[in-house]
Amino acid sequence: SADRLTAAIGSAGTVGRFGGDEFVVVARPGSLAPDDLAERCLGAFEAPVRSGDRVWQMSASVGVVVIDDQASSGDVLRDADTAMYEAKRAGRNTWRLFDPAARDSAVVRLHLEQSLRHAVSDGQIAAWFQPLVKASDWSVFGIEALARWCPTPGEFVPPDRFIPLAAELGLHDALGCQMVDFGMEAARALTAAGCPVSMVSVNMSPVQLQTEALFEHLDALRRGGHPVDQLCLEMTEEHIVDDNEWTNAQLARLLRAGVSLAVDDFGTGYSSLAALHRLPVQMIKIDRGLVAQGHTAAGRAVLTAAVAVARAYGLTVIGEGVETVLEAAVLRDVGVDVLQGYLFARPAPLDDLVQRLTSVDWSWDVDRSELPAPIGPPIG
Ligand code: G
Ligand code: MN
Repeated sequence: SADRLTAAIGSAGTVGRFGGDEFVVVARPGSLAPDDLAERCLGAFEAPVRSGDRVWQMSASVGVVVIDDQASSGDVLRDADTAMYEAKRAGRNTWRLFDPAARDSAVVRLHLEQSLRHAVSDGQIAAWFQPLVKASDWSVFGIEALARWCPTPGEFVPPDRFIPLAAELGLHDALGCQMVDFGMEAARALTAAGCPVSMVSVNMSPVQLQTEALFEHLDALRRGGHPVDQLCLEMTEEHIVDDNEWTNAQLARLLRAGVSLAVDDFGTGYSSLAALHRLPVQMIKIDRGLVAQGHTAAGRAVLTAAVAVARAYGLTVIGEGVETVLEAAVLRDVGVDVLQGYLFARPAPLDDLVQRLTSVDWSWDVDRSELPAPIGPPIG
């Protein structure tokens, strides 16, 4: 590869090997424009490689940095690396020019990536738990485990920031299995404390369907006598509505492993009511956005329709992000089965959850007399 690069660059610069499959090309000032240089580098890998009777096609990703007089070699290599990863992300066989304006965010990101790798491998991502209650009487129904990451005391990285990053970095298998373990641990703790729950929800990334890690983990748990059947794996609707045969087959395997499945954040994507019947799930979780509209006639009609369709297919309906007594009442009235939200409890560490759910005089910090009488019968 070095020979090919050297031939492609000619007298315009010098080629050095930097790592296993990484090369550095230093161009002479004024010799080639950055785009010309990058295209020549990519072109060097176009011709297939023959080895015996086998033919290999190579591809490359190129990061280009334009250097000024003050640049230190360490900075330049780091910036080239950043641009190269941008190129990789954009798809193979392409190049990217390093953008100095993006340097700071790239450094922040690199730092975040490194600490996330460590956090997952060292088990520093914690699970917090939020209870789910029955809509009829607010008695405890289940819990949801939520990943929480505090890299240093007082520092909090929101899950919508690090979960996608974990998937991108290939950490989702490890993280997903850890969260399942946390969920099982919480179920055990609650049972031991005299407050058993019917369901333990854990969020799942669709990329976890692509490997065997989760399947093997669930099998091992079941063989170890853990109540895998209490587990509910939640997935956002965007990932399962496309009726992909392979996805459906993998979901069916999960069901055979004994867990139940839920559509998370229903109402944020396509919210296809028509698709509900063919999703291999037992539950839908109605997103906070729809819940918050429940006080309007239109919002209530949407909720009613969703419940009616879900009911027709035998699905349990959960309302998420319930923050007010009025929302809780509307959801109950339209026939939602289970509620979850700040009204009842914010996510909290396991000890706090156990304490809260088992304390003799527990209350949800709300006056239940505030709960309005049903606002007319459910529509339909
Ligand atoms: O994607 P999923 O629905 O699993 O996300 C749950 C997230 O919603 C958690 O991060 C949790 O902290 C947050 N959450 C839980 N209850 C409420 C609520 O009542 N209001 C709002 N705004 N967020 C909530
Ligand atoms: Mn969820």
